Amino acid sequence: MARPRNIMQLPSERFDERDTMFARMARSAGTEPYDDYYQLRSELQDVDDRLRMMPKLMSEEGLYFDRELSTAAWKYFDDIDDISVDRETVCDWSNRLQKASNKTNLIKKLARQLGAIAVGCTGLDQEFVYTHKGRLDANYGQQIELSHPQVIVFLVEMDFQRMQKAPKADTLLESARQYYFSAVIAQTIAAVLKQAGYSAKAQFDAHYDLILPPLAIKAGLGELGRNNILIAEKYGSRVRIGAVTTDLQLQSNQSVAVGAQQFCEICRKCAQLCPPKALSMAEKESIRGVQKWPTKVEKCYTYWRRVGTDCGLCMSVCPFSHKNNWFHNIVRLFIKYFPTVHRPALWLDHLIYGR
Ligand code: B12
Ligand code: SF4
Ligand code: SF4
Repeated sequence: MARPRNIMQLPSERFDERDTMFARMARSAGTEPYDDYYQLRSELQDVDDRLRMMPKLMSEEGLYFDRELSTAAWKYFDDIDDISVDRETVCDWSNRLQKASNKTNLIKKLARQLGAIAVGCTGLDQEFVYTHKGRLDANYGQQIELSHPQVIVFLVEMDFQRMQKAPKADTLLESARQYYFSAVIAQTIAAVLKQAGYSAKAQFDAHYDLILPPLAIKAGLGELGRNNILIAEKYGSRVRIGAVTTDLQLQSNQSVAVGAQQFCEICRKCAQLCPPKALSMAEKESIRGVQKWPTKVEKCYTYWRRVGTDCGLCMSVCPFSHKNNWFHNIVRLFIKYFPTVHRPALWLDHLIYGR
């Protein structure tokens, strides 16, 4: 049976990392980046100042504060900047890479060995590279020039049981853990490539040059959902994405369909259950030239600050995010190949897992 394809649209313009919610929240009054940003985006100053006054994520004032889980999550986030890769692994794999006739396969094997559940490669379109750095004051406003022609994109699984607890602190700990592990994988792959003589850059939390979901989609790892994030085969949205850009020529994967774009038309479960109603119940819109469902990012993030966690309900309630087992994989296959089963499958989902 032919594998259904997923047609990728390219955005009409690049995005500025300074406009992402995390970058906006990284600005503090009295600093040069703060003054510069709100001169550029004066319409956002009031809403951002109000948000900054709310309790911080993982703080005691948050509705779902849990001292033990929040402390553990903080530790993972703190450690991301101090990762040291295993030198033996780097030496061993860089030697193998130099000798390998199929370098794409070898890199994919390495990513899987390090814990990735799926890996894809694709050409790096500049449309998915941010225009300017925004997350850290240190390099705020720096223009991003990333000439690497290729990107390796991989997924790590977010634990099913922990995600079932969303929007409580267990989700936050799971996010932190998987941000950390995806950073270890990305940095190890980048170190292997560099040791073998290639140029490479690891893309990990707070150090991104790229928008990851569209590149994951282009690299054949899934489709975009109404929840505005990647829906991957066998894991749905219950994944975190990591990437490495490089000048090593790799064989590109083709984008694939999992049936999500069509299934989301009738489902809307994420939008219905999103506590602050940040997701769209309506039709797709054109956003920078791409037809997709939008997210009201301020609403989402305000909810995070209220509860003190990173919520994650739109990942956990998605029917595609159920466990990776034979029963769900059969249903996933039917959804992918036979749109006529979408309504009965959704009905079954409501029946088994509730509305
Ligand atoms: C800023 C940010 C946020 C912001 C803004 C979210 C947003 N919609 O952009 C806030 C704080 C609200 C947020 C929330 C969440 N986030 Co967040 N976030 C990011 C971050 C750091 C940057 C994204 C960005 O630049 N957005 C600004 C513009 C580009 O947004 P946009 O125009 O709405 O585009 C979105 C999509 O439409 C798609 N996209 C953009 N252009 C194009 C073009 C095409 C052709 C296609 C198909 C798609 C596409 O990518 C964007 C993000 O999904 C990324 C990491 C990264 N570097 O990608 C993680 C990331 C997107 N977040 C992630 C997750 C999981 C979440 C949450 C579920 C929280 C949680 N518990 O983990 C929620 C979900 C919110 C939602 N439903 O959208 C994951 C997604 C994993 C996946 N399965 O795809 C990422 C990739 C982090 C990671 N390393 O895994 N996040
Ligand atoms: S993370 Fe929570 S608040 Fe944000 S869009 Fe998803 S369900 Fe809504
Ligand atoms: S919950 Fe339903 S509408 Fe939302 S992303 Fe998943 S399948 Fe699509």
